[in-house]
Amino acid sequence: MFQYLFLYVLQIVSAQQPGTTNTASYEIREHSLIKPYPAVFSSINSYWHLTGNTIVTDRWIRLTADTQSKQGGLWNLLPVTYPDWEMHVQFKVHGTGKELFGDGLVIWYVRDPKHLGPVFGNQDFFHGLGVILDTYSNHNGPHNHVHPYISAMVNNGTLHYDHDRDGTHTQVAGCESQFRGRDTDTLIAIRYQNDKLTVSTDIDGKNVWKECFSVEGVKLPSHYYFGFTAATGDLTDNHDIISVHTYQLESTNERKMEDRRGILPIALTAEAERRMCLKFVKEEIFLF
Ligand SMILES: *[C@@H]1O[C@H](CO)[C@@H](O)[C@H](O)[C@H]1NC(C)=O
Ligand SMILES: [Ca+2]
Repeated sequence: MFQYLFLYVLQIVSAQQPGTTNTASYEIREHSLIKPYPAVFSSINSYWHLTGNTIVTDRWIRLTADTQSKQGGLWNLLPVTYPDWEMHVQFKVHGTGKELFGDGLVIWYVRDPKHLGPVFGNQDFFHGLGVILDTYSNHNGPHNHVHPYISAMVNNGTLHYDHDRDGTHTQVAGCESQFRGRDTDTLIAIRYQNDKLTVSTDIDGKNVWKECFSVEGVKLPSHYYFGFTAATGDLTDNHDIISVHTYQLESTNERKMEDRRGILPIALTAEAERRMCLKFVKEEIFLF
């Protein structure tokens, strides 16, 4: 029990960090998750919450098994009070499907945790950030990227995630990434600092981060919650979370002093892309 009394004891770590910034970072234990998990989930003070079909064993937290029509979530219940952070997630997406598998998993930073819903096991019209690891392409028309695909979506509660278009018209940025069915450990890093969002992967077992994308002008409030969800439909996969390490990053004095609770999530750079996609859709209709 005593470990939970030291929630706010910060531990200095030498984190493996993407990018070149050499800022100080502190691991936040209550936003991190390592084996053995049962100890975490059996405590009455537990700050982790499971939704849907999630199963915990001594080796992984399985958001969905490799069976149809499942959804599951793993949610942290302590709000993120610091403005700048970086999260490293070791995960594993695998199953018996050779050509057809799905649907994918999402790492969330949102206002409302613990909900089930149609966006890979979370509710639609969410407030906050979703980093979506989409393994199946629902798109029947001409496609500009292959799957699996990683993308970010920032939502102020008004945007709908459209599976039929794999979320392409609401995405801030994205990259292709062959993270599924690997023998090596697969990791993703999400860094949010000074309104810049950077997503990197380490999936080749070489202990090196490779940048997926980096975008400026992403505004996210403080006091949102971290979470992980996944879903299967007709297509299936195991979606496992192995470990989570979250680091508080150094913040400017201005950001430290600012009341960031009221900020409405927005990605300033997403607007141009959206217009481009609208144009693309119009052309498609025209050609049709
Ligand atoms: C919410 O986001 C949408 C889409 O980006 C935007 O059109 C709208 O103005 C935003 N709403 C507010 C209140 O900022
Ligand atoms: Ca999809």
